[in-house]
Amino acid sequence: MAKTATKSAKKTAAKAAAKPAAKAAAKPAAAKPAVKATAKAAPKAKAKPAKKPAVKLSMLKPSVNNMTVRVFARAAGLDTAETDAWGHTRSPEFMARNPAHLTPMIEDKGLPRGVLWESCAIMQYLSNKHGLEKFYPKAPAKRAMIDSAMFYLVGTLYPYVARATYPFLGFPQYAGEVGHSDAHPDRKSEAQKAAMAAIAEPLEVFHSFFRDGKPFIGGKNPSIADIRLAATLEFLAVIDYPLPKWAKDYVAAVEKKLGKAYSEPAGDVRGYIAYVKSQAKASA
Ligand SMILES: N[C@@H](CCC(=O)N[C@@H](CS)C(=O)NCC(=O)O)C(=O)O
Repeated sequence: MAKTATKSAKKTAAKAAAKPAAKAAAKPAAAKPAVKATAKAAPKAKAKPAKKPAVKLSMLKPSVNNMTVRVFARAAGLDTAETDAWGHTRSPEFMARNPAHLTPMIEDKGLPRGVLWESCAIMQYLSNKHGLEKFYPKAPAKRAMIDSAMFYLVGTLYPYVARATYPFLGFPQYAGEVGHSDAHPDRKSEAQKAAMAAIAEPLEVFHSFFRDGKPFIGGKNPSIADIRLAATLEFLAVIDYPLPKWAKDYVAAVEKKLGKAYSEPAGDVRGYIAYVKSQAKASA
């Protein structure tokens, strides 16, 4: 059954990408009689939007790691059943399925262990599964650039972003970070500032190397690497990071292209940042 769904999903990927799955699914009972009425009508009726199985997603609304997959799932027209995992990621039930206690996490019967975490791996898997080449090209060289951009983001840019923003977001820092230790607040502040200063270099690499004059890393359309980058940059608002003009325009362009698929999950992150900032102002 999963295979059939995948095949027809491929055929209708372009259509489905333009529409939220819920809408697509709600539509055509009317297409049914046409299937039997004429032989000519048969192919059309076959092409009715396949109902892709809902993606079960455990997520945290204020997180850009989670925003990434939430945006992607919407933009790709995947039907997502989201569960808010706030406060539950370290529960015995969650840890039994996902010992890394990390979100985003999807559940899918086809996966050897039933679950998958890491935002980029989730987008790669769902793109492969549903043939979403628009977001994740198949050609090895093109795909390699998307992979390189995502690994560079998760391995290099994101740790700087986390170190610079988590203290202000009220998120716990990762073990081993000065911000996670008992160090003097001055040391923590120095680490935060050093991380903030370090962001500029990898950021520029995304612009000059990965985009290389194109609107997006993916070319004319945002790829999964673009979704990952734009979402990451959202966090920088909490420290009023002076984004270069290209980066502001870039995030706006990703949002414009993806529309509600982007702005809805971004709204959760932006709302959280606005809340955190208002709290900081009130206590200043
Ligand atoms: N590299 C991972 C990072 C995931 C991550 O750090 N998730 C955090 C939220 S931002 C989380 O779920 N933390 C909950 C916990 O550790 O209990 C990704 O891109 O998915």
